[in-house]
Amino acid sequence: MAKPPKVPGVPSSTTPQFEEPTTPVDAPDAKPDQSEPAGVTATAAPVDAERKRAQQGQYVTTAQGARLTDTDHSLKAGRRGPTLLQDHHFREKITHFDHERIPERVVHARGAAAHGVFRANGAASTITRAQFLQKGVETPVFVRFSTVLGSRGSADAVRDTRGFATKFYTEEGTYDLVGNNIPVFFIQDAIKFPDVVHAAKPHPDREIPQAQSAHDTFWDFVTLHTEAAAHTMWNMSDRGIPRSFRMMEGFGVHTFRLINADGGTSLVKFHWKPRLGVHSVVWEEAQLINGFDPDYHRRDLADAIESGAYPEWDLGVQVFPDNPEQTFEGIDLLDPTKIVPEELAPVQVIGTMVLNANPTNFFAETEQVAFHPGHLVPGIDVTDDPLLQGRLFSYLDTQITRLGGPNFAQIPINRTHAPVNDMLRDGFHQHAVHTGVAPYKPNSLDAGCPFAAGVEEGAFIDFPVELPPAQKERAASRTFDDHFSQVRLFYISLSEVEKAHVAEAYTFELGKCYEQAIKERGLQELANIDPDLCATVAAGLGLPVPEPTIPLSDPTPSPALSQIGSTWPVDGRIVGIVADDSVDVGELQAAVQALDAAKVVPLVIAPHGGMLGGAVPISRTFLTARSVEFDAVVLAAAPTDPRVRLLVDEAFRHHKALGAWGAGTALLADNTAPGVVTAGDAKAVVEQMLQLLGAHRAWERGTV
Ligand code: HDD
Repeated sequence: MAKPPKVPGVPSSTTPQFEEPTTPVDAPDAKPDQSEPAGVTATAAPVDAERKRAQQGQYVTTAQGARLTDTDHSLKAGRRGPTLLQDHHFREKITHFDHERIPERVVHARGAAAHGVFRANGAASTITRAQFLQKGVETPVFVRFSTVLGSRGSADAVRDTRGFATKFYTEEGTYDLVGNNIPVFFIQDAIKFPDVVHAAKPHPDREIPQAQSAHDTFWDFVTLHTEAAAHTMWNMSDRGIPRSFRMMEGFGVHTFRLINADGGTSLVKFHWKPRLGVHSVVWEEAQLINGFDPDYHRRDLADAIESGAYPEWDLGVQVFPDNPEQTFEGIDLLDPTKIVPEELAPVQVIGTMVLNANPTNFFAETEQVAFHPGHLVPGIDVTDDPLLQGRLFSYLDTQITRLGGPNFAQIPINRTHAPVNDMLRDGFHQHAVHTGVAPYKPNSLDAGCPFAAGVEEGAFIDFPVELPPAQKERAASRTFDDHFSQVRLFYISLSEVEKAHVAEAYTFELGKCYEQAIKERGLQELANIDPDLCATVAAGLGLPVPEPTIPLSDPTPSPALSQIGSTWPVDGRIVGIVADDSVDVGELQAAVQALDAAKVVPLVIAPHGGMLGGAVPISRTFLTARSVEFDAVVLAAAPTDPRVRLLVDEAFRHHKALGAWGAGTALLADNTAPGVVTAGDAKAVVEQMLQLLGAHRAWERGTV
């Protein structure tokens, strides 16, 4: 047979062109900007060596464990011939690939998660018998944060509610606290959930806009359902664009019932309070982030944990007497559009959670985790909030489709840490090899097992709530009718800066609607909340200011609702340092070390990659850096590159701390502006920058 002609560039045999590695190696070390900041103490076991292995063993195998000699070529009838049907490895590999995706969550599809531990301080022991809330008990947790509207691949920094779902793997079974970063909800009855989600998701004809509320159907719904006014107001506030998952509050939203060891009950609302404070980005920044780093929040969480800056939250409860009306100070505790101001019922801390390990595999853990508000443990029960009641159905139902059958509780991330002895059998993806012949009760064949447990054996008892006489009806409680007074309460409790952000957000979002009638309804709603807010938005939209249609309420402001005006730890904050080859390397190193020592991540930005002065690693170049990545910017030099000018201008406009020493001061147009510091040396600049960072932003600057 004649030899085929040689085609240039194509190897004539299958001999590898390079030596393939044959022994497994450890994962590479953390990147420079992910290395552990000095002074951070690890509070949990580091990721073990086994989990760091890139793969499970030395040789590639089939799913049945047969070792393979080649996974790069299909089995063919001759090198240039057709692929053979008998190629099991090919079919197994491609078939599996064809089925790699599962349906994304119908809401909360985009998320990021982490492992951690919750430690109870015992303060809840008088109100609940839940074992994991007793003093000193440590419980492993898995927390998933999410946006609500976008699909799995959407950007992180969109204006939206954030999910904050925590799975406590307690010894008495799994407890899920499936909350949000906003304490109120759009609707008062779960039956409307498909409607609000249809309105908020992309339009069904063109499937746009992605992960946005700034469109007609969203505003159509929320202005036609005035009960949505409270949640919408929270979304339009800075809460809708968090700086980080680590800097968000979490809320159980509904009122829950706790039961103590004596059978006494109280009603509670759960709150997660971040140790780092509650912080947000500004809207222009958010929009830039979504282009420059769509994975902004996901990256932030993973990097912080990898670097040892473990985020922490205190879990707290507001406690109310369990009265027959289920009200507190006139507020209906079963209405999920209402809060109870912290000034009326203080949040009492009952434990602390630290997130200290990133997932090993996104799909196995973050994607497959299945939360459910009905995953309860003895000592915690639900109430009759009609939104919660509907959720109790929806979450189990959704997993059956999303996770391919009824056995999703056997997926490793969903497995309870308590012994399981259910009578659930068979079904898709059954992993258990059940023994016995009598999965029913009572039986006389499997030694009568399983038996029912009582309170003494730690059984979950549905609390026997007495119900008033009632008739069946499709209607809401009359006490759910007030849709505006608490929205006003929220708005008037904000600082002037936060109020300005709210006005900008409404103006932006309504300005993106096409339908005049929707804009007008939006303004009418604002007129019923606050005339000044309404007038500002109306001016921005170029529309007349409507009169209120209801009397304005006169609530007492709740200072706890504002998120600015104090100082907080700066762990894991990112400071960009602009430098070039002209800098004094000793000074640059001093700045890097001072920031490191404060648990802040310093990223040196220079005209080129590599090192400066052979000593300081460069993390970003003028090409790869953008202001939105940094919480503050320090100038050690004054390069003339226009991208540096843009960096400084944007950082200034977004109220970020700016500092400079030496030549760097030339880039500061106004070094007397609030939040701008200069000093003779790097250390002095960093010291002042850290103070400014603690306050998050220099809001006094009064721009954007
Ligand atoms: Fe929901 C997911 C939070 C009302 C139906 N919800 C989901 C997640 C969070 C919340 C954080 C993501 C969980 C994860 O990370 O896997 N949802 C809330 C809060 C609500 C709320 C705080 C009101 C207070 N949800 C709500 C209602 C319904 C649902 C009224 C339906 C009647 N939610 C679902 C769902 C999801 C979900 C469709 C989608 C994926 C999933 O459950 O597992 O069943």
